[in-house]
Amino acid sequence: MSNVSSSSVREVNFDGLVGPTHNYSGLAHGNVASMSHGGLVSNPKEGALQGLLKMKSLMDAGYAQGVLPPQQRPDVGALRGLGFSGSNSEVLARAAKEAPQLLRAVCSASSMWTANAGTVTPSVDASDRRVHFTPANLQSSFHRYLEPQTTGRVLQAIFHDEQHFAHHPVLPATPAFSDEGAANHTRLCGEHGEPGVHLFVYGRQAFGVEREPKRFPARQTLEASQAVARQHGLTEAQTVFAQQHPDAIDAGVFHNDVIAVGNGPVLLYHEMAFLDETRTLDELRAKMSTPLIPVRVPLDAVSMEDAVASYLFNSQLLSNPDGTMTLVVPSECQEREAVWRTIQDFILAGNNPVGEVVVKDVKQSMRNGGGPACLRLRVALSEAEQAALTGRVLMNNALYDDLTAWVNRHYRDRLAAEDLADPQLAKEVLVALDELTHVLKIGSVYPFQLSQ
Ligand code: SUG
Repeated sequence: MSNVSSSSVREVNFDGLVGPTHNYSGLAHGNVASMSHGGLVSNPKEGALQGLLKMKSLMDAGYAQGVLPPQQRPDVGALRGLGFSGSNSEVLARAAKEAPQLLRAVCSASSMWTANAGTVTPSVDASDRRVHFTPANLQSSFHRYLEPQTTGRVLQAIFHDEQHFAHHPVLPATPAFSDEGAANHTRLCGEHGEPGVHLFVYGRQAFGVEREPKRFPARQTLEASQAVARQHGLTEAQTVFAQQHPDAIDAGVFHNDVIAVGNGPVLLYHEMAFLDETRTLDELRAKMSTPLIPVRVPLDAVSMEDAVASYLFNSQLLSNPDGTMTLVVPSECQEREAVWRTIQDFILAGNNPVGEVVVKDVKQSMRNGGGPACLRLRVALSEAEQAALTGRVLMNNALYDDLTAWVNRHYRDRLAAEDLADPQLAKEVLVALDELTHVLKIGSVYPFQLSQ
């Protein structure tokens, strides 16, 4: 059992590396950016370099930064499971001809959005004092349903030491337990090493009768959130379950992290985030051992359209040693006057710890609906837990240089729909990923490495 002193705990943001097949396929129903950019030509190299620069600049600013690898795509094994046969090239060619939508799905680099990789409970909140992980089943879309197995292997490879880390099975991949991971989970606390209260936000109840969205699907169920909380041993006193506002989902808010972000005692949220805002806040206040600091953005300051287009709430809210916080926003926030004004006049000028805004360009990811907060999985770790990590996954200058060189060596700068069936692309990816597991020193995690 680890011996955690609250001051030695830091939040490490593990960003997903943008994979070599990053493309725009319009795969995510209810995700306005994905729906409107489907068919665009992507630039995987630029996407990966934008992601790496975000990691590097946050590391340079003193934040603890980690990295998670992309997945093996195209997932030819998934196509074989759907009845395509022959050599890899034949499988890809047949899928391109007979089911292009399936080919696009198995090529998605969606694992970059590690906020959906799983749900994490820090050791300070767990009765066995270990960090707990559950990979998300992502069953609500086929392209994302392909992620959890490799995600589980990657998490188990990195957080390998059983003395410090506990891994739980993916929830049953069926609509009743639809789980999208940390994107719908916010831990509120004092300092990161102090006990926290876990806010689980769900879009629908599988076995209940609450109001549901009409236009777009609700991806997270109450039953899934409750199961994850149970797996991690969280008690009623440590958890709050709140329904996301169905009208927000219908406006394109497919995860709670598109409309709210919390850090420490601060909850920055839009008026339309929760169906029952008063009850949600009251319950948090009743359970938290430190005063909640709500920062509520009203609808008349930021419209739903502005919130969804700018991804203001998909910002990272990061703690600084002096007690202030920094808001890391996507550059799209600068392009919407009402949003930029709200950041300056309302959030920064308000009576709360948020004292600085930092702008990041992650446009390649944003066009698929992935902002700065989607790209990272937060894992609060003590010094001992950090020391127990396996592999070379904590960002430093040498790792940044190695990963940048790796991207420049292997990535294409242009990927259109017709390129996805190119057998050469599939070969390039395997060479690149094999090399990456050596750069990161995480061992064999990919299907092609395990079947050898
Ligand atoms: O699941 N987009 C992802 C974006 C996930 C963002 N994550 C968080 N909000 N935490 C999704 O909708 C689009 C892929 C495409 O259309 O090619 C996509 O999967």
